[in-house]
Amino acid sequence: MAKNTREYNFDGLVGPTHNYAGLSFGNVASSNNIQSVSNPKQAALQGLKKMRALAQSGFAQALLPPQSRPDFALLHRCGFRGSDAELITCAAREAPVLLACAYSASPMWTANAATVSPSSDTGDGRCHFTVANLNNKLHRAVEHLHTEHILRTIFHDEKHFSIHGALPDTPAFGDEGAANHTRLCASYGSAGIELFVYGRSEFDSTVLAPARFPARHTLEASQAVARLHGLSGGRTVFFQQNPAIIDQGVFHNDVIAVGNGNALFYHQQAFVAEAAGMARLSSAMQQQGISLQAIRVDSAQVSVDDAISSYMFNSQLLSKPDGKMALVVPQECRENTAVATYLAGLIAAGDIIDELLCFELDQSMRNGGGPACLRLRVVLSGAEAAAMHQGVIVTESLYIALAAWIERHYRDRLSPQDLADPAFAIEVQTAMQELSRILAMPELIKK
Ligand code: SUG
Repeated sequence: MAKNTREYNFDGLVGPTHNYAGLSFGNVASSNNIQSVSNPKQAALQGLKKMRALAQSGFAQALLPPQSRPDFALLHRCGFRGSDAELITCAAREAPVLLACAYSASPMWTANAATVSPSSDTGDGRCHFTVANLNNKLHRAVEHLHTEHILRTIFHDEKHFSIHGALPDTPAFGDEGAANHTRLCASYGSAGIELFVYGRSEFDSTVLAPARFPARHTLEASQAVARLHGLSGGRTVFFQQNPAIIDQGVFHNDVIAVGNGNALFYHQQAFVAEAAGMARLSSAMQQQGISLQAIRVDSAQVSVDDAISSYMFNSQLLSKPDGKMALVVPQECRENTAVATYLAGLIAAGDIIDELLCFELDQSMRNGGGPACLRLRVVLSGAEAAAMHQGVIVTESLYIALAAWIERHYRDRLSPQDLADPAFAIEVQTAMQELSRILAMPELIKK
């Protein structure tokens, strides 16, 4: 068993271009807030405060930086030519949606950056990452090359880490990363069971798919990731997401379920063939000596609609030193009576989860991103943690530097029309240059 193993949460630092462009069909919050005015400064500070609070409580906390925006390469690939200012002006006039895609701050939702298997699960004893292609949405499909670059920079030591580039960029391999993956284990340093959740299958026509909204993630993608990571068959379990709830707005599994340690907290309607699936999961876990603690919420307690609007399952379930877990939820969970009542009962019983940590994240929430979306979990042994780039670990001094940087560079009001102003691009690039110095990552600036 690897020594001093801990789960690091790599939160996405919200970039200065955070805006509401309504780019994610099937994500109800994104569609509902289309064209509204965002507050990037508040968004970034809200996310940073969550990171700081969790670091102060003793959880291992790091961050992934925002990506350079606008993505001029996307505009080039779509046929725009000229200087940076000309690219922006032409795109704003002829194809404002493409400009919004080029400006999206969506890399902030790092649960979609990659799928991660810790070294205790993989064939070669290294920690494996497969970068997600996010090919269902244009604004997200442009993320993966830069994400790969950032992961290779942070996890550069090939003795410990193996980074796989994105799967083939075609609908058969729709991959949304860790948002559809959960690892269950007895302790972080021991071998676990990896649960992959997919929305549809490309090659098996008997697998039902949603009718209204897209299923972004395929079975074939999950299987490919398991192969790339060298996960043994006995240690992987595949569940299908219930297509009916995708059609209600559950665009990623982490909107309806979250796992940690040996616990799986989920809604009764989350999966197809729930009982059979849970039996498979439980038996796979038992073979590793892990007993599943299922916390099943039924529809009479909390409806799927309430779960979606409050994001109660888009929570972080964090192990505490005393063996109990804390649940990190967005403020919206306090405002929904059914959810607040359920959570109060859960905490009062205190069997597995005995603490609720609540954060104001409404800027991200309005684009469909709660606490779980904002973080990528990476389980690291002591040696692996020491081998990664240290500049991204959230310490009090990094918090202070970043808060001051946000105050200096971020706007507190950004409308879709503001993206048309070439001066904004220069403002953003200046901020990114300074960030690369703060994080000691010169590679952040995309040439
Ligand atoms: O992919 N929203 C993101 C939210 C991602 C949430 N992540 C997890 N559930 N893990 C998405 O739909 C909205 C952007 C806009 O509309 O401007 C957006 O991309």
